[in-house]
Amino acid sequence: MNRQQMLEVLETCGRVEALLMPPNKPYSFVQYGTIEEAKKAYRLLGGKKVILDDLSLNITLYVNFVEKVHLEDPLPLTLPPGLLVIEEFVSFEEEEKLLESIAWTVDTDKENTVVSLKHRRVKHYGYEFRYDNNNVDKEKPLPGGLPEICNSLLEKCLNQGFAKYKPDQLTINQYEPGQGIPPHVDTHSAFEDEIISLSLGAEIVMDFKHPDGRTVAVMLPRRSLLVMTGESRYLWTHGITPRKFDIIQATEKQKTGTVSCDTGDLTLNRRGTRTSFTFRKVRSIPCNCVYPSVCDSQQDQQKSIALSDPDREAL
Ligand code: AKG
Repeated sequence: MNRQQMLEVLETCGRVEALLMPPNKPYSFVQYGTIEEAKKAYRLLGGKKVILDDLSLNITLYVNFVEKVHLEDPLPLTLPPGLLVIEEFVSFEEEEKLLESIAWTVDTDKENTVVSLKHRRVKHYGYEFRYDNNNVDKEKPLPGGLPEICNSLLEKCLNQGFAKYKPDQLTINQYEPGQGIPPHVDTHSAFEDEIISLSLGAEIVMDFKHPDGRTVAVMLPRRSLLVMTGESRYLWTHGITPRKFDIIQATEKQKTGTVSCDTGDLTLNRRGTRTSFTFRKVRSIPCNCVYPSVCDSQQDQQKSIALSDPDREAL
């Protein structure tokens, strides 16, 4: 149930003072204005079946009293370093044109490839991204380059400093509700630092994870541009959990950027079809980032040094 649906049911028994909905838990906490109202809810709502049309789910409520609810104050969450979300980067008209321009049929002339992955529909321009080795074949650019319709948008990225180099690879992903993309770091040896991704058609929550376990859920509004550079591009994984609803801030003004764990302000948001345009610049020289533990370029160099050093023990 989302926050609004839950409130509607709870308010039939009295004035709700607080409603805490911890994310990913099958329970919530409600505080009524008076003990009488709480008792009424206990009496009337326990065992009640709630039918939600839009979810086509039958839900049974179980009600209990608790002495106290101890919830830590939410930690102020900040975006992973190097990550930016720029709202309203394209207009509604530009969004429509970009979405209309995608020909999802498989091209017979092999100008670009359409792949139907288990979790989403994908199309590549400039270079094909190979999911078997998570890399591009640098010797085999696809004919046709990037679609012309992207030119003005890429100029804007360059002029506003969101891209240092003009991207030469584009991956279009289309996610239906329930679909996602596994957490990953874009292969260092394949692409330059900046990776920019435009969200079209619907908003979505993208999860970022640091190797030390920290996770940050980032709300990407429709028509926004996500810019990943530095630590957020090289070290943090990014991914989209396959699910039909995202947990988001109920407060409208907090819709962009991180989703905090303030349980008093979370709700469920039904996903729509989201299409992303992810632009990257294919790398011509090995990556020399400051994150060697996750850098395939630097690990390959280490391996070749080890192999060419006759004094070194066999690997
Ligand atoms: C990828 O194609 O590797 C992505 O990470 C896509 C991200 C997105 O959908 O914004």
